[in-house]
Amino acid sequence: GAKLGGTAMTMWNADVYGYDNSVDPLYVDIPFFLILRKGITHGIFFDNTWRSTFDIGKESRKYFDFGAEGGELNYYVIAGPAPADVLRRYTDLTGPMPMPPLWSLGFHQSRYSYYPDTRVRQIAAEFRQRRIPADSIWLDIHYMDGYRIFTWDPKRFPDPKKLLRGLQEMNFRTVAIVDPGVKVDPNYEAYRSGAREDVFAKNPDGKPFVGPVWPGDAVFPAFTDAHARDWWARKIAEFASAGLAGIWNDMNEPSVFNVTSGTMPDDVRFRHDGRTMTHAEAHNVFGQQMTRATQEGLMRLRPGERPFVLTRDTYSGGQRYAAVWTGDNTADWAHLRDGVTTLLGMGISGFPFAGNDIGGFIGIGDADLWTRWAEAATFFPFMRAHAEDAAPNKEPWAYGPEFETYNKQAIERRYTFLPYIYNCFYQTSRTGMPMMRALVLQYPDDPATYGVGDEFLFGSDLLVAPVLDPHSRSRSLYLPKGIWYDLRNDQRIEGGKSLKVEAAENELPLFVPEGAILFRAPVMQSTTEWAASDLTFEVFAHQPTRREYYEDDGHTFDYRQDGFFRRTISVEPSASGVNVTLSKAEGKYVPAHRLNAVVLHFAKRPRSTTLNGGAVGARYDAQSEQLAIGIPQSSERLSIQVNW
Ligand code: MIG
Repeated sequence: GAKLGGTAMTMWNADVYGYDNSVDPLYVDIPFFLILRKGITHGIFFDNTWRSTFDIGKESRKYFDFGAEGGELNYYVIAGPAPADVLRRYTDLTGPMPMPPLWSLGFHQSRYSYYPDTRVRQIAAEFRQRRIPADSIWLDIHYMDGYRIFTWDPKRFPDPKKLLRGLQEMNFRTVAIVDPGVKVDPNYEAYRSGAREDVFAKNPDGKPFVGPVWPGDAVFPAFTDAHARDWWARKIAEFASAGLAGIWNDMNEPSVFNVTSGTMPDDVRFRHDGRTMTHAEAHNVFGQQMTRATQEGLMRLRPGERPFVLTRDTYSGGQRYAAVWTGDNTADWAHLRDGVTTLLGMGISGFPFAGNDIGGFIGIGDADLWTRWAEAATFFPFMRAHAEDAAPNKEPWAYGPEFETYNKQAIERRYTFLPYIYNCFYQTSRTGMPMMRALVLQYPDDPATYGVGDEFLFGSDLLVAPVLDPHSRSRSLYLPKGIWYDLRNDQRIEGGKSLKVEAAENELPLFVPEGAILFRAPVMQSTTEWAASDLTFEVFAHQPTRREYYEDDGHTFDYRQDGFFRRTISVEPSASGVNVTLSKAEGKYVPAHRLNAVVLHFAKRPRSTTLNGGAVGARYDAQSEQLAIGIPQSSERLSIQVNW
């Protein structure tokens, strides 16, 4: 992924356990970057899958260079003038992130590994008993029979279907890991059928390349080949039919043990649309093509359902197939801070759906670190806790009752913002402008935003400034030019300056710009409850403003026809009151929310409040200066008039 500022880097997907910010290359390679000069942005996308190198402002600030070890010199110069324009055009070229299933935006709990089945059930049950919201639980490599992909350990997981059904009944989706290496074992179906169908990458002598990974000697599907992808998709569909909601692709750099290169030799052969390519050419798209085949498998199994795939490795365009997490990070404060910057880089690189392991994968960490990480991750696009096999328990309750409360609050916050988060995903799926965005993407005319990597925007209406230092109860941050409000107390702050804010252990500093409208829900235990919960539009406006509200069923493709609900909310404040108009909704989807409310911040005590000229329930709170107006469940045009 891209880094902010002057840097030199190599594109060669690599499995780097225990990396830090000096390590290059890393897992993911996206040969695309933005150049911002004199307020004008353009982009360069070097569409070449070979090992390539980039020097951007490191050797000299006067020029940059890039090149590759093979292939063609195909590069695109993508016009701006704003960063959003470049990202939109790059996304038009490489494909948008599709709308993910709503459940994948909830909180995910993983570890290496939860087993046997009784432990998996117990972890899920603890979430429900403690009333800590969560949507999924993840199965890492120990569920397999001797690390044979597409199998289950008969002792640890004697009845996977029953387990997965039981979890589903508790509103838990289950995601299982599937690595690319297929164990060489003549008694193993996946090996036999793959060999029979000739899907594996080969040595120059024509025999399948064999390299050790978790199961011992393994062979690797040539995912660049349509036939190999078809075989893989069939295997995935069959495997996931046990009741898996999503698939997690790991080790797909591809990672190979016991060799210094950490991967296959350059001369291994891959078929690719009727020609043969070497590993040197296929390497950087191996993982991306694996996610393509994995997604295809889930689509075949459940054609009407949005698939969910997580991957460690990918290439430009891979945003169409999977979300990414940033591999084996470490449970320390540097990784929390650098992790935020890396995720901002993913957004700048046109790969919006990303996250990292909350709490840090490697090592022990402590309560403070896990809590601050969960708070920051409230607004990471992908929110998953994970830990390595040697690590102590790192569930939200693992650090004692005090921190359990804080962690619960952080996860609850995620769920209360879900309607807004979902809308941001929807906007990104149409524009390529990432949900989690570096300040510079939104405020390119404000040079003070350049290089800010430890705070970020989520959508255009929320600025997130997580605490990233140990035992800290405050932090400094920069607010871009304009008027802002501190979400905790509605205090007005003039932007274009740095400030210091207090933040107790359970607080996440959040700011909204003038004109913001947030969409929120009450706390829920999983996304299953969202459709029937309450929906609130929170308006922060002294000036006229408008926003679009979008919703759909959260799991099918009906929204691509008319299965959506979309309306504009327009707000016109004046000296004597406020007019709010919700336009007649487009689309045929009908949300099932129990209660809807418009909450006006900065309101005076109203003399009258009407809805379409008639009576309406409204509640004014003088202390917070908020006016909550109940609105009916309706697709019709609604017009609210408040006079004070
Ligand atoms: O060699 O599947 O990054 O998330 O838990 C380690 C075991 C393999 C690396 C992944 C990590 C996962 C682990 N995997």
